[in-house]
Amino acid sequence: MTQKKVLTIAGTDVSGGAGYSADIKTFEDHDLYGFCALTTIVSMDPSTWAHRVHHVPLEILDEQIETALSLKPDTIKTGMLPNEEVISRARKAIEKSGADYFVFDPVMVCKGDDTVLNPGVVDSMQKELLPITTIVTPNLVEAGNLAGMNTPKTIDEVKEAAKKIHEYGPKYVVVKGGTGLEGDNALDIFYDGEKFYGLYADKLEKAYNHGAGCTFAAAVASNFTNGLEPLEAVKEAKAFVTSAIKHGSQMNEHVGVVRHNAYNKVDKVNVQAKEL
Ligand code: PXL
Repeated sequence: MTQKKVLTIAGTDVSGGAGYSADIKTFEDHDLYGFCALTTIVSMDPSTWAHRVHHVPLEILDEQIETALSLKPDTIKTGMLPNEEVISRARKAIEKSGADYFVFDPVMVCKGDDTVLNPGVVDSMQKELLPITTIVTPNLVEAGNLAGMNTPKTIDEVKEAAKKIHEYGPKYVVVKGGTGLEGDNALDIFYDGEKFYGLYADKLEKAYNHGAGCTFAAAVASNFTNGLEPLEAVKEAKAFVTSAIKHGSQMNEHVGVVRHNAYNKVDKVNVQAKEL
């Protein structure tokens, strides 16, 4: 196979914006071959949009991982990992795989449903996954949880959280501040263990952004797999997801989803990277 291969260990989101479908669409758009070991099935109550999360039985997850590893992924990305058992299976799979990169998207909350999935998973994410991570991609809430702090609200607090997360062992940390930090820009912060860089895009007024977090992490995974340098990989991933948000569409009264292929099919937005 001439294309490189990326395995995502993630859940489905029936709306198609987030979860493994976001990953596969994003890998495809980066000319990579994507495949999935499914952890959870998520559906939404059409009247309240409350997320209903069903776990795939562990023996079925084990079977999928066995198959997936026989396909020899170059990179592994994780999405929704609902409990300690699934996290430890993901760890074993990553260690066994010989993959070049592990991109850890520590999914704890879904947009449109603020309940933290399972606070009990933070400890095993810190101890089992962060030490073997190439790059971890938390949003502000997830960064606070992984760092053992309150949700960071300022650039200095994000830097503090990134440093604390880095101490658990990942090579790189990128915190998705998005529109949640001060200033006129949608700002994400990248930390390579020595220096901090701000990734700046315009704040978008009409943000159809369901799936943005998964899409960003999948684009980071794609860019590492395609050999980009780490800072370039996160900068390009932010441009990819910002285009996807800009050209997203409203699906029903509850949800608007990103357009995963907008960067290559519609327009390439501009992102600036500056040392902070
Ligand atoms: O956006 C986080 C997320 C990840 N994975 C799955 C989801 C969601 C949010 O809905 O359903 C499967």
